Amino acid sequence: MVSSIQSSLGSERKIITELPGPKSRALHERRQAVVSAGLTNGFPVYIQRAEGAILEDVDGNHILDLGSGIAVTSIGHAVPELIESVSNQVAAFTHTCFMVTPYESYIEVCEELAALTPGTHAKTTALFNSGAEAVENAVKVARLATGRPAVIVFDHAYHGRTNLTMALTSKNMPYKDRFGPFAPEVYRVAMSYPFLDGLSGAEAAARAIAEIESQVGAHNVAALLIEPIQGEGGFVVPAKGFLPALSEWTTKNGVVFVADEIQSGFCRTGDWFAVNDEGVVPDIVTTAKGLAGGMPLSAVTGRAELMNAVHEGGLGGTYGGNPVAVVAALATIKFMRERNLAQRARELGESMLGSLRTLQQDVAIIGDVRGRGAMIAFELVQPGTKNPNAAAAKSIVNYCNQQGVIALSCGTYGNVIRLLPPLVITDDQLADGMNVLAAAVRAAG
Ligand code: PLZ
Repeated sequence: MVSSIQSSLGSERKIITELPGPKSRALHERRQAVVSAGLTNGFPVYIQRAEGAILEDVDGNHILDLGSGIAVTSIGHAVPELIESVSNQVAAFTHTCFMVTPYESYIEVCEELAALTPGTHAKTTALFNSGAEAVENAVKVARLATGRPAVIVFDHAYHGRTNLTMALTSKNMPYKDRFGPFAPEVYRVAMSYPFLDGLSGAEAAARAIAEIESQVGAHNVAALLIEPIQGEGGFVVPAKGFLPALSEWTTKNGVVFVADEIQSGFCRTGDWFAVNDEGVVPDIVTTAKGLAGGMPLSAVTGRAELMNAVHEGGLGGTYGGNPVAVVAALATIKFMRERNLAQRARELGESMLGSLRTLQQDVAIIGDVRGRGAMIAFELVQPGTKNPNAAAAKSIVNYCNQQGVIALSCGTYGNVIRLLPPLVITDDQLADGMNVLAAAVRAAG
């Protein structure tokens, strides 16, 4: 149990203006002239400070965070240990470029990743800045190590917005539309989506494998890339047995199994990684987001023989494994271990699943409640069907925002509400957020 947050912001949601308030509205007006219109406009309250699960906006409102900046600030905002590490590092040195003159903290993060990711085999890591960059590099390594071109991805997958990762991502709008042409040798197969397909894990895996073997050919496949629980695509949790069956097939066929744990990793699902749930040992794991408590850092961690197959100079980038970001990761991992945030994620999950399942019995628009640990979602449907109800999702997000609660939607059809609270959220804060959410759902349906 995480004790309540000692902070000058207090631990309660507090709304003192309409939302967004006048200062936020003025900033939003100013933004129009200089910020690209291509960026998503989520909830335009402009933030000036944050602690734990509370964000303070420029009008003095205290907003409850159930999104963690899309699964990033899992340890909460303004963690003293992280502030201290980062501040000391900024004073010591902010950058040398690891490829030019290295430093110890980079090695320490790679040691942590080797120890924490599944499997006892020798592993090496390369550090980057964003999730998309990690995924791109995992594909580079898999192609080089296997000498094969093809990459297998899944329906509803999200892997990023760069050219290769747009190709790997499933959903067209808003991620891909008119941004092509896309990278070749990417093949998409059916995901296990128990709510919609009703298949067992074994059946769904057999379907995916048949597609790969007939349409691509196993011997052409460098990597099979999968989010063990899908993020942007709708928090789709594959049926039990799906991931183990795919993992077994990749091993048999010399294909690199890449688990994209960028959203699901680092205690989010109640364990260090989502694949741990079924004992799956990936050949390569990509991580980012929760890894560094809000500093930009990503990693590709894999079997040493794959990662080290790359010629010297084949991997890199100016900022990858930046000194400030790596000490943030070390502080984050230490905090997660000391506070046992994996256990806390499981408690939060039980509580959220409980309230949502109770709510589901009362309303006709919740078709499915799913997730693991503190990665929980519900899928909104037209009553009596499994047809997507994106309008309800939109209305729920808006209602929550009006009440000062950050809730995020996701899903290929935009009809899933996902909950990604900071793992340090208190029981009272979570109860408050769930009450607002329940009222929002009732108002929508
Ligand atoms: N892989 C599984 O969830 C990022 C995207 C938000 P970057 N998800 C949030 C948006 O609309 O851009 C993500 C992910 C998984 C890769 C990525 C990409 O990580 O750090 O955003 O590049």
